Amino acid sequence: MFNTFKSVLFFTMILFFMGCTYHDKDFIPELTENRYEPLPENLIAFNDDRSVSARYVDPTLRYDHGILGDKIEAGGMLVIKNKKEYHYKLDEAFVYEDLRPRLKDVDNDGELEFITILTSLNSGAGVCVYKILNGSLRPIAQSGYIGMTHRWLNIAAVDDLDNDGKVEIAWIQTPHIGGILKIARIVKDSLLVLDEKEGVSNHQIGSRNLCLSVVTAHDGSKKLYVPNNPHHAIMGFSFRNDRLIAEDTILLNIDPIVPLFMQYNFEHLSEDKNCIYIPAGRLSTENFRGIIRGRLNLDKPG
Ligand SMILES: [Ca+2]
Ligand SMILES: [Ca+2]
Repeated sequence: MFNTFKSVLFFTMILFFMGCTYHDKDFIPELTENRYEPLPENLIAFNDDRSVSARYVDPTLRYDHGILGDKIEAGGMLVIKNKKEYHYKLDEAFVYEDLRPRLKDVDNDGELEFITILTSLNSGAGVCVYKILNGSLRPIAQSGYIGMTHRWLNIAAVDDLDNDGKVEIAWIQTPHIGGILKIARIVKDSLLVLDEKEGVSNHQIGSRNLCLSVVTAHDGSKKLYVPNNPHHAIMGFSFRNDRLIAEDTILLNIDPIVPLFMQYNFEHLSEDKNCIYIPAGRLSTENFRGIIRGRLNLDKPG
């Protein structure tokens, strides 16, 4: 009798913990009626007044790469603006190889755009910018793809780095096998690469820390800092006259699973709401929501 009771208790506890594990849909606002499946990480980007949010949904196993710790990637993106849903579902030949969309007004129209890492299953990763146009979420500018499957890039900054009033997007292509820092601006429907520098890396294979970059702003000039390829130093770049200029080298062993802003006391650090990471070893949504909420004010409870 006692054994039966123990068995029932045991299976009840298993069901309870399974329920805890799989109740991520609770983080989707009620207005979506839980019709969207989030990624396991369930990271959500909000604007300041929380009238706009963006997250990846439609988890899929169709891309066998696993560069971000598992082989579950996103097949869609969900934006909620003023309580209205905008869902973008990718074609089967693509995934978002990313953890959370980035929010930024990149075209100076007063509305936020959504900056993503969009991967072609055949041609590797690229950067794609979306916005809400005529009542639907659609891509407006794209970098093109690396050109080979299982090649990835990580976004390093979405910022007006030369203070000319136009936002640049910087990323590091193939950060694991010899990273190349690229900086681009939206021209018509593409992201036109203006300059690039070799010898940098802002990711380690399997890590959910996408935040190995920092922007500082001081006396009207900005610098973008990223680790060098072997992660033994931090390189500082300015961007002037459409050129990346190596300015600083800070010798420091970098821990690739810790956000860069936590590893060095940068002066004049810009607030970066697009710093995306999950503390190592913590995949509990409560843990990372709490930490991100506390440090970066990204994800206040609803
Ligand atoms: Ca805009
Ligand atoms: Ca600019």
